[in-house]
Amino acid sequence: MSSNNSPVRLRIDGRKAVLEICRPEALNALNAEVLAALESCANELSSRRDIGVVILQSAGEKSFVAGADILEMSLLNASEAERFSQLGFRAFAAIENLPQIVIARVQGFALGGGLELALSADFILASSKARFGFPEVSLGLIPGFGGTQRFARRVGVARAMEWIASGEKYSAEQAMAAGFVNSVHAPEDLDVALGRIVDSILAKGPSAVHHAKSVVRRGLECDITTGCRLESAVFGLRFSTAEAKEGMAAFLEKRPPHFSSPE
Ligand code: CO8
Repeated sequence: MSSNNSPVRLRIDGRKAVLEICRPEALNALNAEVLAALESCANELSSRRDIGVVILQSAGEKSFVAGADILEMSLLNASEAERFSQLGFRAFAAIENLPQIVIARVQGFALGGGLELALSADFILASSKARFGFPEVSLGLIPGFGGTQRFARRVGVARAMEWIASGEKYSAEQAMAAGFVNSVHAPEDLDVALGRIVDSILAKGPSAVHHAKSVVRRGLECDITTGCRLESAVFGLRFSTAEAKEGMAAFLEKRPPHFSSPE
């Protein structure tokens, strides 16, 4: 568990974990300390099979994450900047590869590295006040935490080019239309919507959810035939689990399933 003075806090509440960036005075900008703490928390979560969902969020109303820390970056030379980028890449990959479903709760600005961080979650729920964009070109930079790759894969090349090359900010509705925000909610309704989806995921077969995530993620890294073979293999494996036996028996007996702890 993270310490009280860490800029990233990890709270566990039953089968839910909340990973929260706490630097509201700098709009939660990502400096090296935040990135290292994110990586360490993600590594801690990676072995927690008892946890089903991780919420990625940040402190304050105004900003999810306003990008990499520009003051800290302004002091870097080329090789230090490459190392900084790799630190971000490792932290975001650790989040992306978590066995749990990771949901980004975006309530305000998600810019540059902040948008890249949100894209490392499995999906994004946004407040209607959220603003998204890649302002790096305004600073004479390019996205450096995987954004050129993850964003183009998520929304397609044409839209990614427009967003990355213009450096403009876009509304939550535009982000949903672009296909990388799942739903947009009035600020006061965001947590209710989040709670609803978290409860829905946690009510399902825990190891089925882990397996489903793993197959979706791993399948994206290979061709479709290999991905479908992987799906078949894991589908078969499910039939040796008590969870699948219970889920199917419950359906046939017209009763709710009773899933036990993850297998
Ligand atoms: N870095 C450091 N500090 C920041 C950042 C940031 N990205 N964003 C905001 N802050 C600070 C401000 O400096 C200010 O601090 P202070 O109160 O001490 O002056 C405080 O947060 C509040 O910000 P503003 O006063 O600017 O608030 P506004 O409401 O006027 O504006 C904005 C909000 C529009 C979000 C504005 O702050 C802004 O444009 N921020 C920068 C956004 C940006 O350009 N982000 C992209 C950064 S580059 C990046 O993310 C690259 C990632 C890949 C890096 C790879 C490694 C090499």
